[in-house]
Amino acid sequence: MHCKILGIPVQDGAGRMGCEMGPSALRTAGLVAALGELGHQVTDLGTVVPARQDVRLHGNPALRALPEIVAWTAAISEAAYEACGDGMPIFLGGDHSMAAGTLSGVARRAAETDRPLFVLWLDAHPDFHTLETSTSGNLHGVPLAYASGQPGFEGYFPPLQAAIDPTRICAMGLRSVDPAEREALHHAGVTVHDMRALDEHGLAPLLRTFLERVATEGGCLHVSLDVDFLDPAIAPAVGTTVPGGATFREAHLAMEMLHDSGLVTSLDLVELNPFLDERGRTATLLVDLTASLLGRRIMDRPTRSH
Ligand code: DIR
Ligand code: MN
Ligand code: MN
Ligand code: MN
Repeated sequence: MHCKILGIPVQDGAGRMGCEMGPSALRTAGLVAALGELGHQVTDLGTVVPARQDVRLHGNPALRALPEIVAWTAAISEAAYEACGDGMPIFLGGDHSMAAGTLSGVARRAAETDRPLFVLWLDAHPDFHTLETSTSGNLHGVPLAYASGQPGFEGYFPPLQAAIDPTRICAMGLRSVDPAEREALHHAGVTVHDMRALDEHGLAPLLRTFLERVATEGGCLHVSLDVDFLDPAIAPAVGTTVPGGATFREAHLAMEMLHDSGLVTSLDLVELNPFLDERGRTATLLVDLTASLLGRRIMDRPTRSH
């Protein structure tokens, strides 16, 4: 596999600063070497730079950094479109607002092929607010709504060249959903497996069912992994920790199943805030999870005891 990594140091979409250091921390934690050791060719495409855009004021006074995020989204979408189509782009965030760009760029590329695009959203939050419904004003709360063509982004965010069909989105690990998001998710037909569902049924059968559907429909799959999908006890370096997240093995199992499926065509690693980390442990965990997604197996691994 040809892995293409792209740094996206956006932090204005999150409630606190620090995600701009995410790409550096992931590189420092050894992402390139980990993928190289698995036999993959790795190209570092460098860093996205936001393009200035004029944006009019929005009626929701809570919104923060709208012009900045619109500028990022335009640049990220273009870069994501260019990076995908062959090989496996890995987008290093950056807060989750960057997925407005990665999803829209990946969707535009997928629309040129005959493969429908599916999205696996691994997150404590659905990030399914519109510009109207966001109460925090933090734009990392909107990317999935934008990229799946929910109303109210027109005239502010870049026009979508291809919207993702919300019924092809599966969100897993949710445990912090605002009322407006709950309504909108249901109305749009997004598949939601919240933490209760993972507890009750186990992650594997739920994920297997989704992957079988992607395979049956001949689809390709974008995976968006928010650090707060993971339990804060193992992944503390995120601005919006929510207790009761995925365990170490649940997360690795998801990545191992994704690898075995052979369906994943692009990946976001988002919301890592190295300023909140304990000696890089969250960055290291993200690198290890990415390695599992790219084929690292327990039985092949050199023994480690700590
Ligand atoms: C929260 C989303 N519902 C908000 N928080 C996120 O601010 O609207 N945290 N996305 O990661
Ligand atoms: Mn998120
Ligand atoms: Mn989240
Ligand atoms: Mn909210």
